[in-house]
Amino acid sequence: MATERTLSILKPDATRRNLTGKINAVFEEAGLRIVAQKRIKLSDEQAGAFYAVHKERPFYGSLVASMTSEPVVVQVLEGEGAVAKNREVMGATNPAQAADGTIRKLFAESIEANSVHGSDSLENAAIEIAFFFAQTEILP
Ligand code: DGI
Repeated sequence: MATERTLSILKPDATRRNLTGKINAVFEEAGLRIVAQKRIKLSDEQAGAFYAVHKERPFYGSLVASMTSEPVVVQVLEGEGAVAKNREVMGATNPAQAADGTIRKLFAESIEANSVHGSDSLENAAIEIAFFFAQTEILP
């Protein structure tokens, strides 16, 4: 399988509870390398644009509000099949349905405060990485 990059976000519920290191350990143990990382506070405009695909969903306003409530950590993860591997270690969107040992099973508070975001395809990964990082900030 090819080496890929994917965009990961440690969400406000994770940064608020000081879980950055514990979640990064799950990624690293799964063979994902953190090749770029920064802690930022998303603006309403940034969060709204990032989640524009969900604009018509009833939870959109609440999702944007929760993503801007505290800092997030945005990161680029690299590894073999990184997009699917990251989705696997994240677990299901709803922590009640997430498999044992996954980040969302271990740490998520709710379907919305579910600790992590990960790109859902290689195509979206490229778009989402470019949303947050310049090429010069990614250091394999
Ligand atoms: O790719 P995922 O993050 O697993 O899931 P997604 O792309 O379907 O949804 C993006 C985020 O939107 C998700 O991480 C949390 C939020 N969300 C999704 N479905 C619901 C939701 N929030 C609420 N309150 N209710 C939902 O049904």
